[in-house]
Amino acid sequence: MPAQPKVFGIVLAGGEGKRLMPLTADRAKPAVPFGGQYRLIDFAISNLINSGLRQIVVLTQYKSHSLDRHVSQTWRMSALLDSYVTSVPAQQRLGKRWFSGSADAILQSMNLINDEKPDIVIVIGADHVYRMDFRQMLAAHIESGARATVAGIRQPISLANQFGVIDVEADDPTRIREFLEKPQDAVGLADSPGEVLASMGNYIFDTDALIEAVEYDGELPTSNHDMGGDIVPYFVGRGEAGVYDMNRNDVPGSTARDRYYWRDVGTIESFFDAHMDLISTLPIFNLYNTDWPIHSQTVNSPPAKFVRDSVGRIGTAIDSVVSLGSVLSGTHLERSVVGPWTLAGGGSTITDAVLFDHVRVGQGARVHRAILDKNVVVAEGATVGVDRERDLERGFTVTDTGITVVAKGLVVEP
Ligand code: ADQ
Repeated sequence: MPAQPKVFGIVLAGGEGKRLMPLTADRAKPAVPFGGQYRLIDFAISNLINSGLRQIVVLTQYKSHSLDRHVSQTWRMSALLDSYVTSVPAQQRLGKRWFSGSADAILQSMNLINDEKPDIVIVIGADHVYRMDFRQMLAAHIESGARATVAGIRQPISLANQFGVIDVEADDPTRIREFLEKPQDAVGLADSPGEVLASMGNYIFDTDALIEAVEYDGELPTSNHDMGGDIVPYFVGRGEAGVYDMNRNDVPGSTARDRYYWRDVGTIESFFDAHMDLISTLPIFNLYNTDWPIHSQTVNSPPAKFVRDSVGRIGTAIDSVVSLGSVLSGTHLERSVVGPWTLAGGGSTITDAVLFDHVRVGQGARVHRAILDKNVVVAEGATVGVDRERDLERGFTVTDTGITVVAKGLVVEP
């Protein structure tokens, strides 16, 4: 390995995100807005860029239009400096079929790796909220001599069936002894029985090892061609898989509270909760870390504005995030995240809510414990998120914990 290895980044962004419906009804999960002015994929790409990568491809497939547009508008870089973040749709290079799994997405994109000839390939998912310095993981990968390294983080054992679960060698905690993808009966860690070491879905490979594994896997008729389910076990079986514990990652500017923050926002509940993590006085996840910025599209819009309404009613805004272009007139806003270009009228109340962009909340309307997708209109005097049965009757999604989700463009009638 050269002293300064050439590193290529692949972001897997082809997942459907079924559990986030209706927010993924017509956009890919990595393109779902998050935190007012971000899209989910901005966290993954910011981490790679802040770690010094300059050649990054985003593999897309499902409902990729808004994702492609976001990547090309936000992450355009300089051809002159040979820096790029490019989204690459499924190209059917190996026959008339879409990607059958994340490993197949890489196999079908092998031309991108062959063109760049990197020493190392970093492969990461696109749907998590976190900060991570991949330079530190890369140093550990090279030092360990593993051909594949999986990033791991401790998670409650109750969530083990959603993750790849890592068991390390007794005499070497940087080597993987066993890897079980989404096990039903995981065993807790020896020093913490209530937790498992979960795969973060982020991997570092020596390039020849990755090529060898996905090509071998591509020939197996019974494989699901999945990075977690098939490729990681391939390396574990050969004794070539290392683990990088996220506990070792020290991202510049992190606070004690958010140093190990990592959220898979794959369900409406976790998506909602991760928003609430942004808004406390000392946020559980700090968006204001200028040493490790999370970049996003610059919204070309005026500042957010808070005014009385036309008859002089005064509003309040507390424990909330409000994005550019929004105007709140005489609105009471509390514990909420508001996206760009939202308008809320006098006497309206918005509490415990997540509003995407271009939402309109009419005078006297009430929004509580709800997620309102882009272009939703809450009519004057209407209520949403307060009466579960009424929300279900109107065709909105309501989760078991009572979060109402109103799909893009719908009108909430009084
Ligand atoms: P999952 O998230 O369930 O588990 P998957 O659905 O394959 O695995 O998604 C991983 C990433 O790949 C996502 O970013 C998704 O968008 C993308 N992806 C999925 N199918 C794709 C395809 N056909 N083409 C391109 N991209 C695709 C994974 C690992 C677990 C790990 C969790 C962590 O398998 O071991 O614990 O991530 O959340």
